[in-house]
Amino acid sequence: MTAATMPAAFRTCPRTGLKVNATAEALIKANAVAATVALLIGGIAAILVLLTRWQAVHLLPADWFYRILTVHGMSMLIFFIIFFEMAILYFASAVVLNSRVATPKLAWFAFALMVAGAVMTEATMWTGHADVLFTSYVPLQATSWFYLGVILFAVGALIAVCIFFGTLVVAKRERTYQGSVPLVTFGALTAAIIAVLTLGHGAAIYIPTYLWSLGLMKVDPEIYRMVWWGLGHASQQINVAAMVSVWYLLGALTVGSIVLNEKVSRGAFALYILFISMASAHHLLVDPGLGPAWKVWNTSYFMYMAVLASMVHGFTVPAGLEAGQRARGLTKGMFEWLRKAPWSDPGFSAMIFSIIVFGFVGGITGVTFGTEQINIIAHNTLRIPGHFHATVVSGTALAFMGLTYYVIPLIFRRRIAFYPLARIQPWLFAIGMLIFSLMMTFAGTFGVPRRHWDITFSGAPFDVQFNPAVNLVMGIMALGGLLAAVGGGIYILVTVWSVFFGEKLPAGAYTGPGLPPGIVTPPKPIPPGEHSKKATGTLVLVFVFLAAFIAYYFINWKLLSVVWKIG
Ligand code: HEM
Ligand SMILES: [Cu+2]
Repeated sequence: MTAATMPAAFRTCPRTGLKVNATAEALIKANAVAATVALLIGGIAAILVLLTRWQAVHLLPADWFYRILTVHGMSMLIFFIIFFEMAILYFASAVVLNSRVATPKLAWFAFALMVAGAVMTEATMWTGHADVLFTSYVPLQATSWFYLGVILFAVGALIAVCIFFGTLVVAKRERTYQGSVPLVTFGALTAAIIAVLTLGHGAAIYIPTYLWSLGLMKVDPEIYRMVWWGLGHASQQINVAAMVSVWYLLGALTVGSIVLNEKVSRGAFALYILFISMASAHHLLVDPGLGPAWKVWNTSYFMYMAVLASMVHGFTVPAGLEAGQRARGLTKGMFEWLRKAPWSDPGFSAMIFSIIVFGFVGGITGVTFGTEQINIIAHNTLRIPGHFHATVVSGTALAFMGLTYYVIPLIFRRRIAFYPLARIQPWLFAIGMLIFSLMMTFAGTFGVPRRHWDITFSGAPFDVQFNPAVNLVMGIMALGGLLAAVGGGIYILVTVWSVFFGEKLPAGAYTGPGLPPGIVTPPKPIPPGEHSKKATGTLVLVFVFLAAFIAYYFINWKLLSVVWKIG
């Protein structure tokens, strides 16, 4: 018997009935731990950057501000998010499909590469050899070890993505599941396909840039920006696809939500794959090297097909929650299903806040700023980090946090430590992030630049005056950010403590304290004969959303017309 055909070790999960492969479980744990370490580093950096941008404190000197801002962006958006996504890929393939991992040894090799790459990159940043910010725009140059670290990390991630595909094939061939793959796996498959495209762009830009840092070739700054955003933007779509998959999963685990229409949900995932790469152009809207025809074409028409996909999920996920709740008897009025939802289940609250802030703040600002004409008044202002702290932080990171409260008991098989703190954690993080991103967006509307060490421009040969309200807005922004940081800190405390010192769950039993209600009292099966798929409450929320969208879009055209002095 060769290693490949040797029977793999499995256990059966008493809560979900899934057959959990031991290697998959270990890989999920390793990636989750690495993600949490990255989150801790990125979180410390976040506080330092925040306290510098808050002009009243202005903590760091200029060089350290840009250094720590680089650390923050890389640790959060690359290392934390991608390690976590690797864990999700192993879960959505091997665990959800009751399968073994296609190539366990290679999977560990991929993980080791990712760790090596991350450590190398962190070392160059902390020692001041890579003060190039997250985007590392050429001609800003870092030490070649920085680019090499990123490349190693990306190669490791690419291998893990290929193993995900391999595991899907193994599961199909060994018939470990019936019918078509569940929606969670389908969403993860979408994320994985986009990841291949994204990492292709990554190779196309980081390898030349690595050679450039060694003095072996030239890299044109405009070409760099165009190809880099093929990576930078598309990777956000991985995050969105992963986040939406987590929404579907948490919806099912917490309240037993219904998938209203499989075809529609799967179709929406497919739209992401087809139309996402052109949206990268919205990062180049003020670049002088590209013509208006190219910009208008690439940021309209089909770009909105990807937006459409998010709006479809933004409807089907809450509508599925509503239908599930109604089918179990919560039918009174428009919103009983929402009022009587398990708001103290951290998996539920994280999911619902993720949906709301991602959609209302992240989605609306994103489409507005991505409009060719409006972009000129938003570009490089604090509105941009305001936008993406609503999407990738309040959306993706928060959804991942919610998922963790189910991963700890189901995969790590431990009780959640400090459970009362865990229950309020998503609330603190979501409310803090909401204030933080709204205030950032607001400050940006007054023209406050992003990535800027000192907005008083002290010692500059010219004088820049902002509206006096800016000080207040930045102060509230900082308090919101600190509140979110408290939420983030609690998340790290709870997860690290539970995983390393937490009480082990006895085999087979999921009762007692320190467990979310979705695990102790799983959603009741839907009574037979119940076919109603009513979602009137969600429909009302959709119209509120559309009204907010129209209002914000309109206001921004108004603001633009004031700038142009034609209004
Ligand atoms: C409590 C949590 C967080 C706080 C308080 C925070 C705060 C900040 C601040 C103050 C900035 C600087 C904005 C500027 O000066 O332009 C920033 C930038 C950034 N943040 Fe966060 N952040 C948090 C969490 C996250 C997370 C979880 C992610 C990613 C998943 C993230 C990704 C980024 C990125 C990519 C940048 C831009 C870096 C650059 O411009 O090079 N942040 N954040
Ligand atoms: Cu983008």
